[in-house]
Amino acid sequence: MKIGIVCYPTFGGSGVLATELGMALSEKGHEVHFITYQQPVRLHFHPNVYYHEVSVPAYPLFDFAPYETVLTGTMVDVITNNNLDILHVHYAIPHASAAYFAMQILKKTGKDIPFITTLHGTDITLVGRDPKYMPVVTFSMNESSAITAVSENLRQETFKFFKVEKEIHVITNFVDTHRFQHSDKEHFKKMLAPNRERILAHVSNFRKVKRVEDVIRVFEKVRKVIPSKLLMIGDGPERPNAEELCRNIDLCDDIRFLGKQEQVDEILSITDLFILPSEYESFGLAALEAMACGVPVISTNTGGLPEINVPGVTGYLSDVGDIDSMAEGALKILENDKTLHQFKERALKHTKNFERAKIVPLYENLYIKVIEEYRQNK
Ligand code: GMT
Repeated sequence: MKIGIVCYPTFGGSGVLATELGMALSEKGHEVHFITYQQPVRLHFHPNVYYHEVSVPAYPLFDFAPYETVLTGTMVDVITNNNLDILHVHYAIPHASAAYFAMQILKKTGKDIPFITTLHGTDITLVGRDPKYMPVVTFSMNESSAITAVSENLRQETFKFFKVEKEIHVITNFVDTHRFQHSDKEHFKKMLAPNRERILAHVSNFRKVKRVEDVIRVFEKVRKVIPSKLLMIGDGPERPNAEELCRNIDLCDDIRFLGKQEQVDEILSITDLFILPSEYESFGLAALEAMACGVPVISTNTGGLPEINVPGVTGYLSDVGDIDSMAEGALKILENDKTLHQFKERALKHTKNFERAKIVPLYENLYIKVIEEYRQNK
């Protein structure tokens, strides 16, 4: 198949998943065309992969450059000139409405193709629910040839808040277990934790919804009982507040802010416990990637997190903001090597349910079905 993929090219989970999907499809022999405003962070060269930049020309009249218009124009161009079979947009805003508009244009030349919208999270739960976005998101979801959601929880949230008139297929996120696996990085561990302290880690884009200060508060409690270090990976608007909190509680020597990192798997390989205290998480791809490296997870029990983190097996779940409960769970996991080892093994085993090789065919089958139906009805 010739497949177009539209996504945010940044470190966010939706862009990561879309890029991993495109790479997996290309390795299976499909021709994959990425349409994004910059090269997606995880995109590597493959002969079957094409990258088309959405480049918005500057013009003095514009306070806000019309990105969606240029995105639509680029979709029309790429679909027409590469004879794509299907377009798959990740994150509804503004990708689904741009896709709808592109298809209306393409209908005039008979070159229109089906498009699939994958809902990732805040496009539904936070941003999409804003009345200024809602009518457009609802309309463009309903005009999609198929809708998918990355967890059962997100599917239910979508039906609860939007008038969706068609099925939403749950295709969970996946992890590339060849890349995300434990590797021997003992030399890093010795440098970061010279006295064999436990290593805790958090990965996110440091937005409010991630509650990064809770990570530090949990760590503060754990460190009082068990010598430990904390690695904060990623960057975003809440990082300055988090750094200030570390200074205020005098923990700068034990907490390292590493910023955005491409080789997260290497850092996860030296990690003993992953903390994800989000207000909401439709899925929690970062937690799954940690588990694939054999790292147990302390997370909140919101959204799709209970679908991946099994309490007492792969980690523990707590209510949002319940620092005491999260610290208690962390201590239970970290208290001795035997228990920690068991949690690590089980976390790793659980990720087999979310392996790339299991999930990617679900997208391929959906593409085939949707293309067939679209061509029949044309
Ligand atoms: O950061 C992003 O790219 C999107 C982000 C969001 O804001 O919606 O992440 C969502 O998509 C990821 C991939 O499907 C999920 O793993 C995250 O749980 C989800 N984030 C939230 O729901 C807050």
